[in-house]
Amino acid sequence: MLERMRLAISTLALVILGAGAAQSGTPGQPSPWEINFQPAATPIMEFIETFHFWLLIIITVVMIFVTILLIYVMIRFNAKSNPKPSKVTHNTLIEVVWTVIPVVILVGIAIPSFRLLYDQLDLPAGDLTVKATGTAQWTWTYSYPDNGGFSFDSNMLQDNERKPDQPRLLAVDNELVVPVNKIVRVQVTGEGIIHSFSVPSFGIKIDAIPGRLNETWFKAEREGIYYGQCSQLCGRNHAYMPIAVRVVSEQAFAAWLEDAKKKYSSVPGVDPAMMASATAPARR
Ligand SMILES: [Cu+2]
Repeated sequence: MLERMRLAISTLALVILGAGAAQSGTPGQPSPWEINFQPAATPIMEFIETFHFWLLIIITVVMIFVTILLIYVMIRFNAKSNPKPSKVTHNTLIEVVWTVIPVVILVGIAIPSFRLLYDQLDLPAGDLTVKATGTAQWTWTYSYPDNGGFSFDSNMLQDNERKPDQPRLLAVDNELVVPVNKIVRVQVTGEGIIHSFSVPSFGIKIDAIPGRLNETWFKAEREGIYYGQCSQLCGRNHAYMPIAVRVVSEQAFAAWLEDAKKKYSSVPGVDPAMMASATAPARR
């Protein structure tokens, strides 16, 4: 029911605004001339899209109504066509109407808005926790506290390191790998500098603040690779610290975990005990 309503709202908005052409694009990354959101890969992002289109419908209708009203007033009630102005100062019916209708509109905005906020901020019990640390060297460090606590750095690929199908300024050497259709809790913190962990197709954006552990979540419903960027002006290499999340099947994730545990366990400077303590629930 809710799904059908959302689909109807989105379709209506697309028809009204003629934005249908912008819907196509490569999932998980921006595409040229895109004026819409990147295609949603999580239920939260679908909700954000629907809410966005709902607002677009409301503001379009309000704007058209006010414009017509203004034009009508300018033509019908200017000094030339209406030389003897009315002395009426009160009209109870109109006053009630112009109070009640805006209230109804605001309630129609508030209900889905609070619902969305609640869904975003009320973290469900996760199937998996990953931790993303934005470092002072403008890289992301990812760790898997409930899978042995290994961690690794993720660096942007330079132009000479990229394969032809990898996007510029977005592709990285070590991607954050997560299983499909699982609830992933993301713990986010900073080291020395404030960054922001953001993946548009997942509908998540949360600050990475030194000394503070922020938490968000996503449930990617389609396999693939999804890109994001640091979204807090953090300094010199702000534009060069992309986020790449690879969503894979459960089997592929298990296989990757086995490899990763061996590959990254010997990373110097990482204390597994310290990583394990990161699984403690965050205070918000
Ligand atoms: Cu940053």
